[in-house]
Order: sequence, then C-alpha cells, then structure tokens
Amino acid sequence: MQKELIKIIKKAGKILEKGFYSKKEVNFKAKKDLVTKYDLAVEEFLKKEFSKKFKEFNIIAEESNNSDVEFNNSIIIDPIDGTTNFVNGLPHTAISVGVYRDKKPYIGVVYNPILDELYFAKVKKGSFLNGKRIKVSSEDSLQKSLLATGFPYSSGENTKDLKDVVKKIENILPNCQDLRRLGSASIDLCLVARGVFEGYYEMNLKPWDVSAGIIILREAGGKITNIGGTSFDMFKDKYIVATNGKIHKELLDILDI
Ligand code: LIP
Repeated sequence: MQKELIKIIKKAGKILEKGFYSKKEVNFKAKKDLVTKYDLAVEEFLKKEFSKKFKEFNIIAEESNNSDVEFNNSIIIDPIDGTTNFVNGLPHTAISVGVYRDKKPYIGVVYNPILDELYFAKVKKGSFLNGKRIKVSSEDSLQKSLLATGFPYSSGENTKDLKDVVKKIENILPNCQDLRRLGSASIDLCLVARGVFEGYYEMNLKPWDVSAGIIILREAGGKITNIGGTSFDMFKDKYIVATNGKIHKELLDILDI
C-alpha cells in the first residue's frame, strides 16, 4: 500500500504547489478558519484516488467535515494543513494522511511539497524524512527545550479558550528555552519527531490535523497523551500533548497548573 499511497500524495502535492504560487481567492468557514479552491481540489483528488485503490478503507477528511463516519479501516485526510500559511505564502504547509486499520495506527504521511519534505512512518518500522530515519531529541530538561504550540480558531470568539491559551503561555514561557507557533499541527508533530522541538501542545484540533503526525512521532520514539497524561483520543480530547518522552511529565505538570 505504501508505494501507491506516496505516489498519490506526491501527485496531490503538485496541486498544492501550483496553488501556493498562484493568486488565491479565500473563503471563510469561520472567522479565523480559511478555505481555498486548492483545499477542495487536493481533497477531491485524494478521495477519488484512494477510493479507487484502497477500497477497504473509508475516508474521513477536513473539507468533507465527516469525523462522525465510522472509524475503523479509515484514511484520514487534511488536504492542506496550515491553510493560513498557504494563503499567505509561508512555506509551512502540508498534506497530511493517516491510515488506520481496525482503528489502529498503520501508516502516516505528511508531505510539504514546497520544501519537498516527505515524512513517512509505518507502525513498528520507524519514521523517515525523505527516506532517512528520524528520531526525537534526547534533551531531558524542560528549561532547555524548544516547544511549539498552536492557537485554536475558537480563540477568535471564545474568551474562555483565549484565556486558557494565554494562561498556558504565561506558565510555560519562563520554564522553557522558547515557544514557537508555526501554524501547521501535522508539521509541528513531525518537527518533534525530527528532534527540532522537544514538545508541542495545542487545543481543539481535529482528527485530520493529527492523524498522520501522531503515527510519525510515536515511530520516532515520542510520546503523545491528552492533558491528563492518559491515552490521546483524536476524536474526543480537547488537548494534545506531544513530546520526545523525556520532558513529558514536566510539560504536563506545567500545562495543568
Ligand atoms: C490548522 C492547524 C494549525 C492549528 C489550527 C488548524 P488547517 O489546520 O494545523 O496549526 O493551529 O487550529 O487546525 O485548518 O490549516 O488545516
């Protein structure tokens, strides 16, 4: 499956790439949540190809907004993760595809066609960036850790979420090396997998934002939980906390203050 999957994702990458360098008309799904015809075109292409080639899988995808369909043998797609970056010409945007068999992680692919970076992981086989093995960082001090986060679209309307974002930054910033907000959850997870960030957390993500990245991070030796420190459910949990494993407890303690 993996060769065919990557071939299709790379073809879809051409659509994203063409859009990235074109003038774009932007529509709003919500105050802060953007969509372009390229998000729709990449998703349509992937859905068509996957349903031809991988008939035993159903498809859950961002622009179809169908996270309520049965999750079992499923391919979960974010056609353009980091749409705001895509619209503004910031080359930190990717196609994210997570494949699950019997609800269990199987294959994760995150592909940034602008930088030509393809992250791939298959369960029990490790994680790779453009074919080269990647591993999480070995840093074990939160104070020396470079962290990443994201700001939920809900912070535009929901003052409780906004306050929570600010409170967590207040707690974390004095206790880490620094904190980044790059704007693509799938790539953020891959950057933890690659050892660039020691940890990452965010609230209100959807399954398509994380379905591939969590497989890639686990296979690179990382740890992912919800904010309570127990098993992360991408369909239900408000927070994802993802680290190299070494700083996980320290980060959880600070986030939960
Ligand atoms: C976005 C992310 C971003 C996150 C947003 C959103 P989209 O995905 O990956 O980092 O902060 O909440 O989910 O909408 O560009 O596919």
